[in-house]
Amino acid sequence: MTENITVPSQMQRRIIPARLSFFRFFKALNYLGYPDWQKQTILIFLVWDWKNKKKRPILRTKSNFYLQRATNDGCTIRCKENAMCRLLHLFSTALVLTPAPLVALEFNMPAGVTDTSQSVFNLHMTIFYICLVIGIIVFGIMFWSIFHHRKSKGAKAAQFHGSVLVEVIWTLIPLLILIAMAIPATTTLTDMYDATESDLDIQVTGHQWKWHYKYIGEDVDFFSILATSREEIENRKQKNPNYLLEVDNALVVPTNKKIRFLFTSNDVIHSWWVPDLAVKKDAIPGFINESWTLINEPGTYRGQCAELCGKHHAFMPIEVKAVPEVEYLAWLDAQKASKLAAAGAVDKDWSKDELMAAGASVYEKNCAVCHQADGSGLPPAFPPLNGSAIVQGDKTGHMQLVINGRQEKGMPAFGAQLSVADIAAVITYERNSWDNQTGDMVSPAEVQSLMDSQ
Ligand code: HEC
Ligand SMILES: [Cu+2]
Repeated sequence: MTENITVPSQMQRRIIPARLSFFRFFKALNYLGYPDWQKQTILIFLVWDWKNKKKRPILRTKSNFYLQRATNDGCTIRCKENAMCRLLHLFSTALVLTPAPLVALEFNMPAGVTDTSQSVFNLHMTIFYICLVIGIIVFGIMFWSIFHHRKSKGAKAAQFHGSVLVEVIWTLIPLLILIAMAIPATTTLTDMYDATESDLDIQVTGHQWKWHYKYIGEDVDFFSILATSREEIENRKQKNPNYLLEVDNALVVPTNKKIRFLFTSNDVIHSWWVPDLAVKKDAIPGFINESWTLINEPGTYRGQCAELCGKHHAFMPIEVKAVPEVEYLAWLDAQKASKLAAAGAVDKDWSKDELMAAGASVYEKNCAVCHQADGSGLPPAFPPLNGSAIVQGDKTGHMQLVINGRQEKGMPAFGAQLSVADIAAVITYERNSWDNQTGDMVSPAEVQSLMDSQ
């Protein structure tokens, strides 16, 4: 903003020459981001108003002026005999006072990028317009009747109680409307539920608070964890446009392939929701729900968990990356290769510094949500790791706790979630961070042999 624009509240008490004020006023509207239609409506009104009032200054003040005009002291004095004028004043007041960002919002649901999402959108619009027409007709007749048959005109109510014809009509019409609505709705729904003949099956498992994706038959699986930094969450840094909608490992899928999703959960009920795909399904422990999608356009589509699932419900977003099939296959190969590399990491000779560095990032991503970045925990639910007897105690007990967790208390079993090297790294990190200075380290080989012996 290079211009020095005075915002309406400061202008309220000032009296500015008409033309300058007019110009500035539009600058302000522009600056505040009013959409064109709103600016144009205000402009039409102003010109109209000006022509009517001839020598009156158009805009002595800003919103306050309109407010005054709409209320008695302003409007009734100037527009005493003109109801139309009063109405326009009222309308433009409402426009000026409506915060621009609110008007500019997209209120409708997205049309999405799949045939299903598009037919859901069309269905939504069809039903919406049917409701709109019904609303206009019903309220139109109602208000017209109220106005034209009012008591002051000496209207006498007509009596048609018990008329068979009227009763048949007002039963039949809604019935026909319902049938007309049910036909497209049923077609869309049966289509949405038909997950057969898929090209690719992905198992989606909800965890507190992350998603796990498993490509069935491909030996590829991974966790997808929130990637937004803590600085942004804690307002120490500017929030980026994908704030709380970004993950470390996106779900990569091919375009133009029918993908079947199998939803389940590891702990509580979650819900996998990506508006652009029109997929929203509950992930329930002990049950498997299914749904499917076929994405037409490559792109990144974002969503969120849509079932209140505990403290970090808002922090388990979904990111789906749809890419052409060749790219998808290349990605799949890379995933398999990195899995092999992770297996090789067990035999590698790790130094303590390497483990500490790797452990810090594993901790930040997997443990800090509950035990906090500084290890202070959130007692009583999540115990501190800083100064914990288990962390400072013997290695085997510590490893066992992290590998097996305490599911009933809310400590996940990381043996099934992290690679052996990651577990060793995070344990080493815990044992040598904050006030915990055991000085020892836990190697991937130690973790592996403990897991093998269990
Ligand atoms: C979802 C929340 C959650 C996450 C994430 C989590 N923990 Fe825990 N953790 C707990 C809870 C709850 C307990 C207490 C269990 C109990 O009462 O026995 C606990 C206990 C522990 C303890 C024992 C502390 C003590 O003194 O009793 C250790 C060690 C530990 N967690 C390590 C980790 C590590 C390492 C990670 C990351 C890889 C991690 N936790 C991630 C919830 C969590
Ligand atoms: Cu959830």
